[in-house]
Amino acid sequence: MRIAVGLGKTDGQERLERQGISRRDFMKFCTAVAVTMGLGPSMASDVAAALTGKRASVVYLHCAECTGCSEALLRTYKPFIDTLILDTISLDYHETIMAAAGEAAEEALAKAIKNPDGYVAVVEGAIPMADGGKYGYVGGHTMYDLCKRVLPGAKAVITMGTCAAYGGVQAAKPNPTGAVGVNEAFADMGVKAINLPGCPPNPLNFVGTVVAFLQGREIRLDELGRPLMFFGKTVHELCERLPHFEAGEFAPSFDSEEARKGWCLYDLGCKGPSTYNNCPKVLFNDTNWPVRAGHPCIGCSEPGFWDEMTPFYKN
Ligand code: FSX
Ligand code: SF4
Ligand code: F3S
Repeated sequence: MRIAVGLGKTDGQERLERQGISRRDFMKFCTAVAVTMGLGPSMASDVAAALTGKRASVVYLHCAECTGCSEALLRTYKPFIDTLILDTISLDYHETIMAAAGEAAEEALAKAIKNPDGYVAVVEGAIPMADGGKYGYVGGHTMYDLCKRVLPGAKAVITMGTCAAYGGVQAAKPNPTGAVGVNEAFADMGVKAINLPGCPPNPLNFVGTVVAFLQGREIRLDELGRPLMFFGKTVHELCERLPHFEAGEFAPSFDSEEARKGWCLYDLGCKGPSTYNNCPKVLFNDTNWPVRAGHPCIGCSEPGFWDEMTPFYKN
C-alpha cells in the first residue's frame, strides 16, 4: 500500500521514515483513524495524505485539569503514535511538554499566535471563572485571560477532554472555582469549540478531528458540540455486552462468574445507555475499554457526569 496519494515523497513521509516509523505501521494507524472517523478502511490513504501534508500549527493550553488527557495522547502503547502526532502537528506551544520555560515560553506563544498561516487552539481543562479567575494562573496570567488572548483568533478550537468541554471534575458541586467549559466561558467572543469529551478522551478522536480539519471536511456536531462521527451513538448501542442486556442477563456482582462471562453490567451501575462515545468501537491503546475490562461506564463524556452519573457503582 502506498503512503502518498500525490507524486513523490512528501516532507511528512520523510519525517516519518527518519523517526523509524514503518509504512506498514503508519498505514495500520491511518486505517484505524479512518475507521474511527466512520470512513471505512479504504480511506486510509486519504488520512495518510492529510497526516503527511503541511503541518498545522497548534497552540495547546492547559487550564484546570489533571493532564490525563495529554497523558492519554502521549503515552499510547505504540511509541510511534506520539511521534506521529507530534510530527503531524507543529506543536508550537504546550505548557506541559515544551522545553521552553519563562520568557522563552511567553515568546513561543506570542510567535505562534502571529503565525501568518493561522493556528489551531487546543484547550485541556476547565476555565475557573470565580473571583476574577484567580484560581488558575499560568505564567502570571489567569487561565481565562490566556484563553481570551488565544482562542478568538484561532482557525479552529478543540477542547480535549470533559473538563475543557463542560467543566469536568472541577465543576462538580459545589464548584468553588466557578469552573466552566470553553464554550460557556467564551461564547460571547464568538468561540465555538469542537468538543472532544472523555475523562480522558480517546486520542484517536483527536487525531480524527485534526485529519478532518486538514482535509477541509465538514465536522457535524451534536447539540453538545461533539462530532457526530465519534459521539453519534451511545456506548450501550456499541457495547459487546448488549445481547446480554437484551436477554435480561445482568451480572449480580463484579466478581461473579456472570460478569466474567460477559453479562451486562447495568445492575452494577453502568451508564452506557445514557453516554455518547465510541469506546467499544475504538478502544484505548488498541487494547480494551472499561466495560470489556469488567468496569461499568461512568458516563465520563457527558456534561456534569460527576454530579449526574453518581453513584458510579451499585452493588
Ligand atoms: Fe479532565 Fe484532562 Fe479528566 Fe484529567 O487534563 S477530562 S480530569 S482525565 O485529564 O482534563
Ligand atoms: Fe449497556 Fe453497560 Fe450493559 Fe454494555 S454493560 S450493554 S453499555 S448497560
Ligand atoms: Fe468513559 Fe464510559 Fe468510555 S466511562 S471511557 S465513556 S466507557
